[in-house]
Amino acid sequence: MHRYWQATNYLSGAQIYLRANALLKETLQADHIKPRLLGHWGTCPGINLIYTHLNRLIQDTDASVLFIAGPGHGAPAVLANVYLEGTYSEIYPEISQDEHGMEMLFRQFSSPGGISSHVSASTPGSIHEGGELGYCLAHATGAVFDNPDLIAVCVIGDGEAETGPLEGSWKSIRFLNPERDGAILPILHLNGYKISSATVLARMDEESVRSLLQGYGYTVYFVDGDDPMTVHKRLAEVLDKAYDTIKGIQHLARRGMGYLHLHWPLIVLRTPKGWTGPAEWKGEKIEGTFHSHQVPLEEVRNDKGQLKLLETWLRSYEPENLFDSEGRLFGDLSSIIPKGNKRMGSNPHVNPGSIEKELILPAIDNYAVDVPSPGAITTQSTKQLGKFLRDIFLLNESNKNFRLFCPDETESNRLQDVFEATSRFYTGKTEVTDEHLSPYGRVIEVLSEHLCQGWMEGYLLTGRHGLFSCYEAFITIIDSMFNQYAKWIKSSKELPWRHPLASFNYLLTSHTWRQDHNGYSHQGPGFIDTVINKKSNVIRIYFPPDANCLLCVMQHCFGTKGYINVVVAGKQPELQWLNMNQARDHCRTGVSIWNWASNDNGNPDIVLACAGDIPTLETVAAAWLLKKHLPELKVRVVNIVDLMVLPPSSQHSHGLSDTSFSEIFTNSKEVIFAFHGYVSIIHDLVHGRPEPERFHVRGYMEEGTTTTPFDMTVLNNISRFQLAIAAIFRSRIGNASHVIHLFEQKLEEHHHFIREHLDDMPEIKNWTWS
Ligand SMILES: Cc1ncc(C[n+]2csc(CCOP(=O)(O)OP(=O)(O)O)c2C)c(N)n1
Ligand SMILES: [Mg+2]
Repeated sequence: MHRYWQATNYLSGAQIYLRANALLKETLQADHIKPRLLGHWGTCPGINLIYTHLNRLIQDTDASVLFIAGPGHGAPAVLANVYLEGTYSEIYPEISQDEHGMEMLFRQFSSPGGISSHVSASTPGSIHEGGELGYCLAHATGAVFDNPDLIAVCVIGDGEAETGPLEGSWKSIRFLNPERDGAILPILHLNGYKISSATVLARMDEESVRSLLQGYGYTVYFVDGDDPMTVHKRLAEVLDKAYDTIKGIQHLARRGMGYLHLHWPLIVLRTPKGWTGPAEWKGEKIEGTFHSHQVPLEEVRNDKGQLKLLETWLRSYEPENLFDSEGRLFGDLSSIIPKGNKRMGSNPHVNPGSIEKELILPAIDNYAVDVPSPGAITTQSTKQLGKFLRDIFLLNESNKNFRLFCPDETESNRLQDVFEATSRFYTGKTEVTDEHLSPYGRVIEVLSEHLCQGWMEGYLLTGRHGLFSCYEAFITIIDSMFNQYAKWIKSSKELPWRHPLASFNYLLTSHTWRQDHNGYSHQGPGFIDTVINKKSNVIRIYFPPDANCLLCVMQHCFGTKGYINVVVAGKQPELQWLNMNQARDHCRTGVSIWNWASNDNGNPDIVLACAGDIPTLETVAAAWLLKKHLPELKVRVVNIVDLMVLPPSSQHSHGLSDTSFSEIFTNSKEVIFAFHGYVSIIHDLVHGRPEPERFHVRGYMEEGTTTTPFDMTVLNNISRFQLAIAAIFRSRIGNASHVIHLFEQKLEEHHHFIREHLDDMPEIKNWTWS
């Protein structure tokens, strides 16, 4: 095992430096060195050590192990291991297991046309890039949900352990049921440093670290040292203990003997950063210090002394005793490697195409709201969705492949009907006053958007399905995680061997426009701005205006693969516009003219467009006001469900053809566009359409507070009166000043009324379409 570790260390160091002379058959020359030295050495020996020991554990126990490297900058180590175990060459035959392939492995690392410096989608066996630190334990946990035989071993850097999401992730074990879930085995790697500063945990004494982690519910095993043989022996013992503890917990639980207050194993590995690398250069210590973090000797091409030291370092692993003259690992070393799918690079839970079970969806007609005429009856859209979700849980119960992740808002978001089919997952102590808590629940409520996001990513990346339901304003907490996930999906799509995953579905509700109990802090549609910048073959954004449309959209999203679908919908009682058949047609095209709300006879003076449930309400009401007070103005109402119909089709596959766009928005008529989010999004999207300057967008202008629902629209200039005034103004229709005056008076009346009565005017509150 020590020699195998040496082989992985050799391959890691060589990936950073060499472009030729892979086996060091010749004396090392400057020419053999890459012109740009990029990568991170310091974390590699630790990752290699753990991977080597896990190979042994797998061989001894036949365990199914998923390997997650939190310090994803240690890619040379992960690559060295998947190369040695053969999975790399199976996927990339040109990187063969011989001298030539080894040279290619080194050349491609951090090189143009090659692969990136971090673990990435291109790395076999990986579901985790680790470029942005903090999410490894969350991914590990999501992966083992409903995978009872899987152990996700998660290496956590001591720097990474300082991040908010990782600090929050320790509680992940509280969300595992050993009866039905697999296990996580965190290995906290205290190599003492992050980039150039000391780490908090590495400088704490052992007892403090133990107490901290014990408090979270772990049994802590320490492995400490810089003498390889001592560390090997201790790590092997500790891994056996950890494995036995996990199996013991699962054994008890699976025989119905309980699992409350368990202590899951956790390993703290304290070894030097850059271990086995160059000890020092010109009196400055490298091994065991932060100087080993990236490239320990940067001047090897120009400095003969450094070149010599590099050669001494690489030769210290004795490559001639690891690989034969053709670059093949010696047979006795190969025996360390587990067989077939037991190799961590081939774990079938990664890239799960063949083991993935499709989500079974009920027919949405079962939940359709009866809408005899538009805008007459009121329903809570998300309440209907809750019934649909309830039945998804029921239909997929035996497949155990669907979960709802939510920061404790399932009830608040009106999805509580799901509790007829399942519960909130909870294994702790319960009180008689608790509701819907169970160790078998599939609704995962943790008040951490980071964990909801990270767990669901891990769940989907291992071939399952889910929904993340969140308050709209607080989803921006995970903007950055969304970014990383979208990058992963984009990169995966470029790899023919990666099977498509179920789409990541967001339901954003309790949105900006209807914050009854809450105010400005809860008003923020900015997540859409983050999402819209991602690759068009990854993202989709929907604004269903009513319950039937929400059902259509969600059914569609659950059936798609490889996307990130963002659905924004209200939870408050709101007018319903379309029956199920109309909703289907509307959602299929993503946009349509609502003829019943229009009076343009095919030739409008003005187009009123809207996206989002509240903008839709105000737009339809504006059309109603105009029809009543200014019937000679020909108004067309257009509703947009699928935001991505707006850009030209060259920019997004959902983009309307030029002809369809003109049929709906005309080529030249002014468009008053009421939008759920920030206005610049719409301006960006219609760029490239005929006369884009005719689109006058109203949206959230960062005016928010705890006020009446209608006042929110007034504050942001998007109310029916303001839209109607804008329509009159932009259509340049004459003889309408009395109507403008009337609408201005209404706004004035509203202003005084809500201050006196603390509620909206009855004519607003009780308004229906007629
Ligand atoms: C969220 C985030 N912040 C900052 C960085 C920049 N960064 C890259 S590596 C690193 C240090 C990581 O230290 P540690 O987790 O201890 O890993 P080690 O290399 O020591 O194993 C930092 C700060 C990052 N990648 N991600
Ligand atoms: Mg560190």
